[in-house]
Amino acid sequence: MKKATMILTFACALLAGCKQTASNPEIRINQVGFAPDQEKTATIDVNSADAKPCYVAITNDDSELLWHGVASETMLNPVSGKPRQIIDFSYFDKPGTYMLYVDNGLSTFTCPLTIAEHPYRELTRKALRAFYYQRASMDIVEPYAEGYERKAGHPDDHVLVHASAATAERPEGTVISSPGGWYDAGDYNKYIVNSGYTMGVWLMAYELNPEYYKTLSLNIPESEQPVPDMLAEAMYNIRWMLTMQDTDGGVYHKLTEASFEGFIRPDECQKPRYVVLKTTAAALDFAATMALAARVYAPYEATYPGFVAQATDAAKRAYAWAEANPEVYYDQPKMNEQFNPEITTGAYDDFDVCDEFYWAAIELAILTGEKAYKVAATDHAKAIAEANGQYTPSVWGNVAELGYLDWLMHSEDKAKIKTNMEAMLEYLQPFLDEAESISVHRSPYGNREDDFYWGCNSEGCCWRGIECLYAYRMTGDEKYRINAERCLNYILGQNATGYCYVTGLGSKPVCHPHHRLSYSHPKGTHPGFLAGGPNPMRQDAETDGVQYPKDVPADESYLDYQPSYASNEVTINWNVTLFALSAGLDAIR
Ligand code: G3I
Ligand code: 9MR
Repeated sequence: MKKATMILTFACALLAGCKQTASNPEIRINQVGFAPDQEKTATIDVNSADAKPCYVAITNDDSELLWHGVASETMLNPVSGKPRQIIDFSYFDKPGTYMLYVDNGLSTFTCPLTIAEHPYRELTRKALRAFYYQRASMDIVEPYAEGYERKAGHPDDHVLVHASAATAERPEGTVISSPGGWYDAGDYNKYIVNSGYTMGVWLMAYELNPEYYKTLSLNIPESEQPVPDMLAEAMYNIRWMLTMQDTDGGVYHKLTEASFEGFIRPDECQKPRYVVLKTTAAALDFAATMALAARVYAPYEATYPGFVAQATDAAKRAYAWAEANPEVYYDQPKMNEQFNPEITTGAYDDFDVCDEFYWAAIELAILTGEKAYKVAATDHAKAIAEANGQYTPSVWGNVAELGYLDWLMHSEDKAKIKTNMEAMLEYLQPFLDEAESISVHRSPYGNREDDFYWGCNSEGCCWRGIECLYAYRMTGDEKYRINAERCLNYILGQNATGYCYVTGLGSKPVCHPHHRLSYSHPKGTHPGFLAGGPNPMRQDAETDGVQYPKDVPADESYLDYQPSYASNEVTINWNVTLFALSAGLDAIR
């Protein structure tokens, strides 16, 4: 069909009130919105590898034709081999709500399109408020609950010391109080390793844009305090973490029921809860968190009297315990051979703690300026470089990059920063090059089979966007901002499944997350949670009716199905990267 005829067809379709169109999952687009000056692209599946470029149009609510163009040549998704085209409508920059039309020569497809001055403000607020919903040990009440009221669960004021954690001072069965904190994820347990990583990303995100967060109201019970709401929310978890330190400075690996709870309300849960095994990783993630918190909360001593001294002392004692116990790993099967009751909840096991030693030493060095921590950080950095030989992105089990980025942002030796930052920029470059090749979804994420695994939406995508934000802050090079936006575009809909992977947002949101709080609440799915994402390993296959379609490619191996914990759970360490990325982009504008 000639171009003129196609546009005429468009015009007819528009005039005829879009009779030929259908809302269509084949247009993969950021379903939340774009800033006016942002690169704006969408991906469309086409029906053959030699399909001619589709015609594209944008109309307002009155079907007035405001823009039209042509998609890219057809390319093949390197993961699935499926033919697709990229639509680039970056030059259309007028704030408003529109319809995007695509005509592939056989029929016309449509999807909603939003352009706004601050498109990620509400996403950031929802992603942060998700942590309020995760609070253990307190009623969630109006006006803060915003429709998701519930009674408190897990007071955790009668927690038993598990045999694995017994000491002379606290023998097995000792009762301790360890209230508060956030539930880790879809489950009701609380894990120090994952909590520590989450606090690291959280407090570093604050330090990257403190003025932005000071303006962000979250409508939480602490909103009237003279402290930024995002810091007040984090303090609820930090206070719980402090209760997990034993009298000898060691830190319990987790607070957990022996086996996962059913999908019931928190206030219905009755299983006994335990603190288990003190581990080196827990002590070091705790030490890093408390040292970082002592620095960040110092201006708010009036609201938290004594906290800085308490956190500093706790960090130093935990680090000293780790130095004295450098190889105590969380090996759940081995622990269960030795101790009762058997514990079968999440492990967050980590058998290499060099990166945790590095992160904790860096944070204590920045906080105290003490030479011993600087020397320790240097020694562990060398050990990491020798072991890995390449830049490794930060995840809950590998926190070296958190230390590296924090050191970059706080190093007095500015001349050294460029040299040391180059390692990160070098690491990022291949992802940026791939994105420029407009392959797949024009994103630095999702171009290879091994980009997809448990939690990849956070670890592979949001975190890469955060790395780009640091690179942008350090270099001012727009390519890093553009690629951070592309990572968020992927999360919000420009991906192989067409889902907006955040609950309560977009035209095709995640609706059935693996999340006990959502499943057991009369109002159902809570908003603002990031789902783990496609995971071809399918560790949950065959459990509770989890049936993945046969032969779907890695980037589509996702189920919006409550029992699918390996692709559709939600967690604090994933949500912190979601808001850090969306806030980091919102703060730029
Ligand atoms: O990082 C590698 C990647 O390089 C590789 O390509 C890929 C495929 O082999 O594997 C990736 O490792 C995966 C890792 O998650 C990524 O963090 C492992 O296969 C996968 O087994 C591991 O799963 C962890 C899962 O527990 C099972 O241990 C998740 O990280 C972790 O987030 C999840 O944590 C659970 C808690 O235990 C309990 N609470 C819920 C929480 C979320 O599901
Ligand atoms: O709900 C649990 C989720 O938080 C964990 O990430 C996941 C893997 O450890 O396990 C889930 O619990 C399931 C258990 O592993 C197997 N029986 C069904 C449980 C609920 O899905």
